Amino acid sequence: MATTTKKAPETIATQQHGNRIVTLDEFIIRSEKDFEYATGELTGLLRDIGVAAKIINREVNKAGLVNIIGVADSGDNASGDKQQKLDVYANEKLIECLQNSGECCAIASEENDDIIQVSPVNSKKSNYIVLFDPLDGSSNIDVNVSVGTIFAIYRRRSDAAGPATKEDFLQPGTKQVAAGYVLYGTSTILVYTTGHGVNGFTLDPSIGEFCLSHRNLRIPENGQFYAVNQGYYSKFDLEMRRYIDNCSDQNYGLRYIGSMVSDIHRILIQGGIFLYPSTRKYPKGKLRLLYECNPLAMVVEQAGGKSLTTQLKRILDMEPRELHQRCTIAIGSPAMVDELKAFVERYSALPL
Ligand code: AHM
Ligand code: MG
Repeated sequence: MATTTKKAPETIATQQHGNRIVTLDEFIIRSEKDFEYATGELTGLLRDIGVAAKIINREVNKAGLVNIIGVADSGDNASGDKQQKLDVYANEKLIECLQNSGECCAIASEENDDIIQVSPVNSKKSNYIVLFDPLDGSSNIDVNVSVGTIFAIYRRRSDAAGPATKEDFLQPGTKQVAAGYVLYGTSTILVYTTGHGVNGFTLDPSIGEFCLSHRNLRIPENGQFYAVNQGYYSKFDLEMRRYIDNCSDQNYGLRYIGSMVSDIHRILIQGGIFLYPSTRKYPKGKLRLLYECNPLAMVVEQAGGKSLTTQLKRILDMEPRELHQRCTIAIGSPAMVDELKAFVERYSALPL
């Protein structure tokens, strides 16, 4: 008797378009039916982020040409770091784009101590909140090395009748409805997920559009590269030192750009592991849970990878307590994260 196999649902990510260009806008609109609450708000939000990314890209690309490189007058940001002028610019543009459309009700950024309320546009109340790091790795700007924007989108928890609250932002990463990054590299690429796989769009500067270039991205199961600031080796815990020794014994190549978006993007394409464990300076890790680790963990998991704290908790299950909370991270190819886990279990002095 002939058996019928059930066909997987066809989405725009899996449809073949021959050589036809699929722009980010077209892709977002045609994917709307995949969203649980398809009111068009999330579609609008992703488009706003795409527009802000193009504006930031324009400034990043001419950073050496105009007097925009260097430390801003505004002083330190919420985490006590020096703000770069381009950090401030990218932050302003993202906030502006999101405020103008009113597709979200509140924003949190690495560059702002507190959340920013967004006034309704045309009396329309939004159910979404957005978190971002407007320009991650910004210490690289002055030396022409790649930087990135990271974003996460959640549905608010509080009643839409009132202002958004900090609790709306303190949700675990599993509640993200969309997350992604923009890498301003040799070319500019926007990579995002809405929980239905990961797709990448490269900016074609000749037409000013992000075009689908990396359909349904899958991270390699294993890799040959590890990314960690090995300069802190002596400040790492024993289990981390043993794992790094093992990477060296196995002849894995060390690749560390010092710009998390760039390091993770390479790992997504070529395989590998990125580590930012506890150090003496940052006992809880350096990177921020809500707008750095969670969105990148969602992207990597959606591409088939894994992401844990170096205390072996799944990043996306962490319960946040503060907006600018830091977190340790081990993220990348599933086989390499599993290998790291085995080292931590074997050598850790801490009760797991
Ligand atoms: P930033 O948000 O202040 O730019 O810091 C985050 C960056 C990451 O992109 C990168 O992985 C890390 O800091 C590098 O830190 P270190 O110089 O300690 O290795
Ligand atoms: Mg950052």
